Amino acid sequence: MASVEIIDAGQHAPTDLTLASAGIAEDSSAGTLVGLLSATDPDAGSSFLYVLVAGSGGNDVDNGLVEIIGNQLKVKAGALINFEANPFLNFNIQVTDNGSPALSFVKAVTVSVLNANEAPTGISIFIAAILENSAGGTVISSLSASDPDAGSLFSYALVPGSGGSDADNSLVEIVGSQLKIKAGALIDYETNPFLNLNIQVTDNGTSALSFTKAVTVNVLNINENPIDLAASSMRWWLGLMAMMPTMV
Ligand SMILES: [Ca+2]
Ligand SMILES: [Ca+2]
Ligand SMILES: [Ca+2]
Ligand SMILES: [Ca+2]
Repeated sequence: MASVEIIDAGQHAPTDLTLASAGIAEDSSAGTLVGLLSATDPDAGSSFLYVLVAGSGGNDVDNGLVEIIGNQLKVKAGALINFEANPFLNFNIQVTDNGSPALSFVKAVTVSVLNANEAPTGISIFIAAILENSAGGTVISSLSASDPDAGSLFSYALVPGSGGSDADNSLVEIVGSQLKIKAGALIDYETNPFLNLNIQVTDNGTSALSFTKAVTVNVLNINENPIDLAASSMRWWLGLMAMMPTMV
C-alpha cells in the first residue's frame, strides 16, 4: 500500500498581527517611532504589507495621528500626541500577505501615551490691589498657576524682568503661595500707584518647568489730608474731655 503524503498547496491568510510598542511619549514629534509591526502566517517565507484601515466602534479613532512605513508605525506630520486629552491611541491595522491571491487579516491595537511634564501656562493673582501704607507682612493676595499636567504643585519666586516689569520686586516677598509686603517697604500711593512685579512659577515635574508673568498691583489711596487729621485729633480730644468727669 502506497503511502499518501498530503501537501497543502493552498494559501492561508495571516492569523495574527502584533504591534511591539513601549508606548509613545506625549508631544512626540513627527517621525517618532510608535512601534514595530509583525504578522503570523502559516505560509513559510511570507512577506507582509501593513496599512491603516477604517474600523468600527472607535477602534480606528487615532489612525489619523500615525503613518506606516514598511513595518514601522510612526507619528505623522502635524499630529498632536497629548496625554491629558488622549491617554490611549486606538489604531485599526490590516496586514496583507504576498500570496496569490493575497490574503489579509485586520486587528485593532492600542498604544499607551506616556505623560511628559509640560510648562505651567499661567499665573493668577486673586486680589491685585493693596492699601497704601500697609505694613510689612501684610498679605496682598494668594497666587495660583495653571498647568496642563494634573495634580501639579508649584513654587513661586520674584525674578528679574525687563522694561521695568520688576521695578517693585524689592517691596514684596513670596512665602509659599502668598504675596506679601516686605518688612520695611514703603507702599505709597502718591509716589508709586502701581507695583510692578515679575513673578515666576515652577512646577514639580521631574524636569521642572517654569512660566514667568509680569503682574501689576494697584496701590489704593487712603486719605492722608492733614486738615482731616487735625479734625480727627480735635474729635479725639473732645472725646477724651467728655470722659474726664467719669475718670476722676
Ligand atoms: Ca499567507
Ligand atoms: Ca499635554
Ligand atoms: Ca503632560
Ligand atoms: Ca507641568
